[in-house]
Amino acid sequence: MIKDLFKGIRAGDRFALSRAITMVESKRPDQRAEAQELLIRCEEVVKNPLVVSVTGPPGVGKSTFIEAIGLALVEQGHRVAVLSVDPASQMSGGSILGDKTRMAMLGRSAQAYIRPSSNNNQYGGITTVSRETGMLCAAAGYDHVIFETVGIGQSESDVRFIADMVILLLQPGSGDELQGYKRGVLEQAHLLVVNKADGEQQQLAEHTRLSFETNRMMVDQIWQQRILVASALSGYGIPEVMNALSEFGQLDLVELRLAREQDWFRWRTEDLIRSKVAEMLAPEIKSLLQDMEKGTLSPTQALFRFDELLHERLD
Ligand SMILES: Nc1nc2c(ncn2[C@@H]2O[C@H](COP(=O)(O)OP(=O)(O)OP(=O)(O)O)[C@@H](O)[C@H]2O)c(=O)[nH]1
Ligand SMILES: [Mg+2]
Repeated sequence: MIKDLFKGIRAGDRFALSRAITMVESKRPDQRAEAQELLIRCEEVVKNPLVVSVTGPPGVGKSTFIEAIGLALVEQGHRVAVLSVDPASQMSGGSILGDKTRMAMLGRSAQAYIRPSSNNNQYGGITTVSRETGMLCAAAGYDHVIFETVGIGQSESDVRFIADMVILLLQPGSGDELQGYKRGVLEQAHLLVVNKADGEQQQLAEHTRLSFETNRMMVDQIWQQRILVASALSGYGIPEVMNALSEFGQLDLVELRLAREQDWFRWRTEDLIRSKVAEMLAPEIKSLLQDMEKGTLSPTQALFRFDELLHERLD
């Protein structure tokens, strides 16, 4: 069964790919073994796709921008997978109309695959299986995998575990507000793009670009941050974005990818350890909480007691 699914993915069968992603995203324990087998098979065959994360505040134009660069990549002969998150759809409980219509043209291309997020993506960002879903797409022959993530909360820092290249979209006029907040993702962005540089906002966008130009930073040892202006809607500035993408794609990413995958591994193992231990000691935690409620243990005593219990269990 997994063998057939794998064959389907390799043959470019979209339904097989979609089914595989659903399986990997599933939390059902009975699917875990199959999902693992599939992922290991895929990992053996994938060549490194270029994994790009397009992030930014809600409404900045991420979906529109991804459609623009996705279409340009397809025109260059690439195959593009988009794993997108539509916060609106999360709130309405799964309507995917928003992104489907926003990436309508790309969605019609035979060389592109668009997959909206699943419900377990609470943060509008990277999930614990994003790397895996990207790998399935790569196994299906997509050489560019683009994640759309809202640059809020947890996802800000998690993008670094899975993306080769981070593109942060900015609103025209957002220079000041960004000085403080969002440093995390600002420091990780290989490319900053002030979007919506069209009509009345064009000058403001240029101005915002200049305000960032003065404090660009090295993101990786091999890449100096760049800042561009563009209009995802009109296409202005998109050729420059494409140049940056292809330059980045030509870098030797071997070392960076290894370091990133090690970070990813640490992140995932810590997560697994945390949930396993919490599950293992759930009854003890519950009883300690009750003791606090009854007043028989102070918070400090309860924590010390828990620490003792934890060590007893692990020894
Ligand atoms: N003027 C102008 N409007 C744009 C541009 N890019 C996107 N928009 C508009 O901005 C709105 C939001 O665009 P989206 O592409 O959905 O933005 P998003 O960042 O994906 O939004 P969320 O996924 O909801 O966070 C839409 O009405 C777009 O038409 C642009 O370059 N110029
Ligand atoms: Mg969007």
